[in-house]
Amino acid sequence: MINPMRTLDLETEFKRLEDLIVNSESFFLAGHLNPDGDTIGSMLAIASVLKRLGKKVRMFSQDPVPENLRFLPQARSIRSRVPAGKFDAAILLECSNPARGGNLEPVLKRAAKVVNIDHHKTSEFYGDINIVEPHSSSTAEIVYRLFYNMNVHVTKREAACLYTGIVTDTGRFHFPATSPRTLEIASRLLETGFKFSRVNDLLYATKSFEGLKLLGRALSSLELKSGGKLAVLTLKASDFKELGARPEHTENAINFGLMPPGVKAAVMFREEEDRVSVTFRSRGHLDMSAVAKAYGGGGHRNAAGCRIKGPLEAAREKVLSVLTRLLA
Ligand SMILES: [Mn+2]
Repeated sequence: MINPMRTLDLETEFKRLEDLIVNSESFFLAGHLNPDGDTIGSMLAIASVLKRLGKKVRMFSQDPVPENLRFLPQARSIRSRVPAGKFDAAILLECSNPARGGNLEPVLKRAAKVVNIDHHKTSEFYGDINIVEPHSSSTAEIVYRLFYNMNVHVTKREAACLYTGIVTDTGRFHFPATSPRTLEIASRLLETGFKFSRVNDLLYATKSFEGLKLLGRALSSLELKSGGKLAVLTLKASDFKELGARPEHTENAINFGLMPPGVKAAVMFREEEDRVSVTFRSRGHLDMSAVAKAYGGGGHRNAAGCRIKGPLEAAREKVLSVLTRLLA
């Protein structure tokens, strides 16, 4: 459903959000399933600013915060159980539709206003306020703009959170969505004096033993299809069980799929209890968000995801037939 708000310009929506923040007392913040650095970093930065403004804030993520992001200040305050009570505003980050955040309906019903902040072009504009900027490298970049508009001074801790959002969503300033403005914002964040080298170290040079072993499993499952244009990675429930690994240990494994020369798209299947989590990556114009959306997921052209019904083999067959047709 397309909300008429879509026609409102972004600055008006920013202003409406500022007014809402000023006039509200209690906030509920949520991000998408399988949360990433952008979702978590943006959530923590907003929560911190709201708290400094004297507001009550509850943070929610249905799936756990990935291990490599738990160093972020206040990451442990993010709960996986929907809070009780009413909220003046519910702010959803990076959710193309509310279902991307999990079972949010009960709490959204108890929220006076719903705010949708996103940079995914698949956004369904379901909020009372919609700040959707598909040209932004990350949601953290949009959040920085919000703070800037509000004349909010960003603390070192908040800067570390926003930087994490930007650096992870841009693949360390590598993906095409990285713009001069992205680098300018990163530069302003660095000016706060937070230890960005330490943050980079924790994000990119630290991995648990289980995570490394699981990466090994993912890499040894690598197959090439469609004449070398499609890379497929598959992780079975037994892989996790044998290694004592958890789903969040798979973060980034899919990116290795794009490495062999000639690969245009990569897909990773991860077997869950009764469902299969599917993540997609692509190069160039190949639109993965459309594929993910067809299965109730969402994302960007070059990075998307969804969860579909198992068993693994049936899910794999279904998705691979769509992808091989797309790549034919
Ligand atoms: Mn993002």
